[in-house]
Amino acid sequence: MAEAMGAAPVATFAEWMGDVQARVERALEHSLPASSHPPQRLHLAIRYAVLGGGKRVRPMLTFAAGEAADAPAERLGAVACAVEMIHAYSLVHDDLPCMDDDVLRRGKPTVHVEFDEATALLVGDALQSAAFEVLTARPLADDAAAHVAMVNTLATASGSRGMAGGQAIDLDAVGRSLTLPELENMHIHKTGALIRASVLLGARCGHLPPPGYERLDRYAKCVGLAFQVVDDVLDAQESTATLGKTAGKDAAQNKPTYVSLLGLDRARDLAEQLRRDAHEAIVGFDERARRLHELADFIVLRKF
Ligand code: GRG
Repeated sequence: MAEAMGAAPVATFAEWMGDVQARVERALEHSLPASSHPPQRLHLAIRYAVLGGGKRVRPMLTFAAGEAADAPAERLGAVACAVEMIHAYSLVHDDLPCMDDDVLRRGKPTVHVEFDEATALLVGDALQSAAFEVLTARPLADDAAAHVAMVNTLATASGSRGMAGGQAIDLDAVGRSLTLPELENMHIHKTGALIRASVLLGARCGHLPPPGYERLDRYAKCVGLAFQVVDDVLDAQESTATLGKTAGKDAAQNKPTYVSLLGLDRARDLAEQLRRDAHEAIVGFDERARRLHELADFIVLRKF
């Protein structure tokens, strides 16, 4: 993408990513109750679950979509915190013994191991509420109806017709074989719904001409699915040390994945196809979609 003569040099993707991650870390740090605030142990566990770890892919998608829609950074910061809080809650609950039963997350002991199961349950509950607190603490759209619609988008994406529903399908699928469309349906809900909301809410903080939202929606669906295909490939390929979470769990638990259904090579090909589809969806956007384009690359080419 050409840079205008005389214009300030455009940040590299790595610089942009570092900037968004630092911004989001500060905003999360500021939004979450201090660990000195009672009940101290719960607040300590919440901060343990959220701060100082994770790639912050969903917040980056929010900022990238927001930049494509000329959205103010303060609005994007609030949305980014909200989606990351929902994501962090889902990881804490997913790691519980009654779900995926894992002991390592983001390179450190999972919340129920470091604290206890009841605390981990409350961390997830409180984070879900905190997400809606931050999403409703200040106006994020030009009118109240548009803001209410944004709250509705996050609630739907997180609930039984979105992420929580996908988790239910996932739990039900352990030890069973799924067809490719069934697997896709599971991931559209479990992983894709929140990724899609992260993109759409970022765009809703600003303005796009009418076909823009539909194209972004298509982009979001492609990167959401690509994210999961790559997650399956990495689980099969990379080490626990690289991933910061237990590797090889899908096969050990006999879970249907893109790798178990397609094999490694075809799963990688599918991720590549989805990357091309994501790029294709935002053809026609101008330079402002640069970060969306780069994020699709990051999601597919990442090694962790
Ligand atoms: C418990 C309601 C409920 C839902 C859980 C998303 C989810 C549903 C569970 C997470 C389990 C999992 C490993 C899913 C695969 C894709 C995924 C969400 C990976 C983790 O996301 P990353 O890689 O994690 O963005 P970081 O740590 O970088 O934020």
